Amino acid sequence: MPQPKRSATSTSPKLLSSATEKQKQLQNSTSEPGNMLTTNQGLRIPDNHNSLKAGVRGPTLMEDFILREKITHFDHERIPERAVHARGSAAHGFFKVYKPMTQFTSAGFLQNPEAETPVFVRFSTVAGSRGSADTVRDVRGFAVKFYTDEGNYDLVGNNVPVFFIQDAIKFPDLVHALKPEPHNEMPQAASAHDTFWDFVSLMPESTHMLMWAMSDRTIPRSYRMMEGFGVHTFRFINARGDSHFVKFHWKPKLGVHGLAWDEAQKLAGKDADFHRRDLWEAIEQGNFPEWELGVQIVEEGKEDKLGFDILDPTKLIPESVVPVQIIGKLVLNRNPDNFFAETEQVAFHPGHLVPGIDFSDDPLLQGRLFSYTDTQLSRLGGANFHEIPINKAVCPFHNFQRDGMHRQEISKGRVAYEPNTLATGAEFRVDGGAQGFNTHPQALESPKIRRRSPSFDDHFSHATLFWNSQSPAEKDHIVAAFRFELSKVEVTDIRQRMVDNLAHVDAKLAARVAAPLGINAPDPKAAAGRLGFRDYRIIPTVEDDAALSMVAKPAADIKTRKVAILVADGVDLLSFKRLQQELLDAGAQCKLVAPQLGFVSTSSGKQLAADHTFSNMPSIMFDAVLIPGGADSAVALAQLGDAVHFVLEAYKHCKPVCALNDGAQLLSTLGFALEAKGDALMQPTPGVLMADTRRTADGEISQAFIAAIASHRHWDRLNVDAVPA
Ligand code: HDE
Repeated sequence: MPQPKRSATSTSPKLLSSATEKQKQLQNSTSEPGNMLTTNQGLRIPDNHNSLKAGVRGPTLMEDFILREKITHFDHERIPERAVHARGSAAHGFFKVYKPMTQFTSAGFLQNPEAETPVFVRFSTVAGSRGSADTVRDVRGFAVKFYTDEGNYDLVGNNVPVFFIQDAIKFPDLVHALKPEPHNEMPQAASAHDTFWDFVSLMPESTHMLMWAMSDRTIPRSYRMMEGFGVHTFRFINARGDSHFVKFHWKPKLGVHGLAWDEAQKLAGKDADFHRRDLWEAIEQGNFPEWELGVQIVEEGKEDKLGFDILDPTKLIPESVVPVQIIGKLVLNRNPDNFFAETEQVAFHPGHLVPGIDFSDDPLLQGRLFSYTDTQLSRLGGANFHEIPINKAVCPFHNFQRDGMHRQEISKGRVAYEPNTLATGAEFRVDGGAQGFNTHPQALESPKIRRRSPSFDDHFSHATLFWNSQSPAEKDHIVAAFRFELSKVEVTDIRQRMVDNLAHVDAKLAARVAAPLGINAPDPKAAAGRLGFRDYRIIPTVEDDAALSMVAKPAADIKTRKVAILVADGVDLLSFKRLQQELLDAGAQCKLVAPQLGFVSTSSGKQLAADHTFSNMPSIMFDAVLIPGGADSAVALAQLGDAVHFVLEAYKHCKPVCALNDGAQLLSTLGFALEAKGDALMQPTPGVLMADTRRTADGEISQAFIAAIASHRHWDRLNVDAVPA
C-alpha cells in the first residue's frame, strides 16, 4: 500500500503560517459572486439546471449530492418566527449623547458628546405573523441595540408607555388571548375577536393600556413618526453607586402621527409593507429618521410622592409632573444588507445591560429577564446566537463558555475554567474591578410571597388621566375603535363586561361605546362586583397631561410628506409649477398621479411624465392632494371614477386637499365651489383649500397648504361620515 506523502505544510513552518492565514481568510469570506457556483464544501458545480439522471429522460439518481445539498438547505431555510413581534423592520444608525450624564450614570455611551455609538433598531407589530400586514391596529415594538464599548445594551421598548399586565406570569395568557384563536387560526394580526376581549375584560389592570391601544397610537402613519418608551422603571447608577429611577422616551423629530382607521385597513390590503417600505425608502433617499432620547429621572426616596407605584408597568409618570430631559439623538442612516441575517436574526434582551444602568423590581420586567434568552434558544437554534454577526458585541469579549450548536469561535488552548494557572503560567482570577457590571446593592429582606402588591390596585385613574388628556377628535377615535372591536365580539356578555369596566374610566365614554353594541347601559356596580376588580383609587397628581395627546405634538415641518398631484391631459402647468417647487423646497415629496403611465400633455403642449396611476397608488398612500388647474384635465378627472374616489377618500381621511382654478370642479361632489368673484383663497372646511391662482399673491397658497400638511390630518372636518369612500 502506498504511503501517503507527508504534506508540505506539516514540515514547513513558513508554509504552515501562510496556509493558516489562507484558511482564516477563507473562513471569514462569504461566497463570492461571479459565474462560478460551488457546493457548500467548495466544489465547483458544472451545471445548475439539471439534476443527475439515468439518461436524459430517466429517473433522478440518489447519488446526486449536489441536488441533495441544495434542496436540503432550501428545506431548512425557515426558522421559527418570534412568538410575538414576528413582523418587523429594522435599520442601522448611531446614537449620540448631547451632554455627559455623569451625575446620574456611569454608562460609557452616555458620557461623550463627541462619540457615536452604533445602533440597530427593529420596529415591529406584536400580534401578527411574519408575513402579516404593517398597518393593523396593534402596539409597535421599538427595540434598540446599542453596540457600546462596554458591551451591547438593549432598550427593548414599545410605542406605548404602559403594558396590559402587571406580572410576567400573565404574559402567556395575554398573548394566547390576543393571537388568532387556536381552533381556526383567525383573525390574523387583530385584537378584534372574542378571546382577546374575554381576557382583558376580566383583567381590569389592562384598562389603561386598552385606552392607548384603541387610540391612533396603534395605527401609526410611519415608524418614523412614533414615540418609543422603555415602559418599565429602570435605574441609573453613577460612579459613586448612587441610584436614580429612570424612564426612557424616544421622541421622533417628525412628530407623532396616526392613520385613519379606514385608511389603515385598506392599506393592509393594498400595501401590506406600508411601514417597511416607508422606512426603507426614507433611508435610501437620505431622509434619515431621527429621534431624541429623553429621560424622566426620579430620585430614590422621592418616588412615593408620585401617588402610584413606580414599579407598576400599567402606570406612567406624567410629563407635567416629572419633565422629560432630552439627552441625546438617534439617527437611522443605513438599511440592512440582508433581511434574514440582520432583521430576522437580531436577538434583543432587556437583560443586555451596561454598567451604569440597572433594573427595578417591576415584576413584568423581572419576568422578561428570563424570557428573551430562552426564546432565542429555539428561535436561533442554540446557545451561540451571540456569535451571529448582528448580535456580536463590538468590544472584545471573552469567557470560558464552550461548544454548543453552531459554534463559530475556535477557542484555543486547554483552559476552559477559572481560576487557572495553565493559560499563561501565572494565576488567572477574574477581576472586573470598578469597570465590571456591579448590581446595585439594593437591600432586600422580605418573606417569600405569591401576591400582588396592594399599591398596584389602582386600575383606573391613569386610564381616566389618558382619556381626559385627549382632544375631542382623539376621543371620537377611541370610542369608534372600542365600538369596532367590540362589535366583532360575538358573545354579548363580553361586550357588556367591557363597557361595565369602562364606566370606571369615564361614564360618557362607556355610554358612547355601548350605544351601538346591542347591549345594556354600562353598569359600574356589576364591574365592581367581579373577582379581581380593584376600586382603590389614587388621588391623581394631575387631571390631564397634554403630552399624552398626539394632536399636541404636531411636526414643525412637512419633511418627507407625500403629496399627490392629480393630472390628466390638458393640465395647466403654470397653475401648480411654483407651488410644487415650494412644497419640494419645504421637504415634501410630490408625485404626479395620472390615469395611466407615460406622458401627460399640458395645456401649453409640454409633456409631463406620470409617476403613478390612480389604481397603483391610491390616496391612502399619500398625505395630501393637489388638484391643479386646466379645464380639460379637470373635466377628464371629474369623469374618471378612480380620480373622484381618490379625492373623496382623501377628504374622508381628513387629509389636506388643495384645488387650483378649474381643478376645484373635483370638489363639487363635496358641495364646494370656487366662486369667480368670491375670495381668491377659500378654506370651506379645515384642511381644504380652493384657490384662484390668478388672484392670489405669491406664496399665499403654499403657506396655507404647507401649514395644512404640517397639521397632518384635519379630524374636525365637516360631514366626513356622509362621504362614501
Ligand atoms: Fe417582549 N418578548 N415580552 N415585551 N418584546 C419578545 O423575544 C416577553 C414586553 C418587546 O424586535 C420575545 O426575541 C415577556 C414588554 C419587543 O426582536 C419574547 C413579557 C415590552 C420585542 C418576549 C414581555 C416588550 C419583544 C419574542 C412579559 C415593552 C421584539 C421574540 C413579561 C417594554 C424585539 C423575542 C425584536 C419580543 C417576551 C413584555 C417589548 C417571547 C415574557 C412590556 C419590542 O421573549
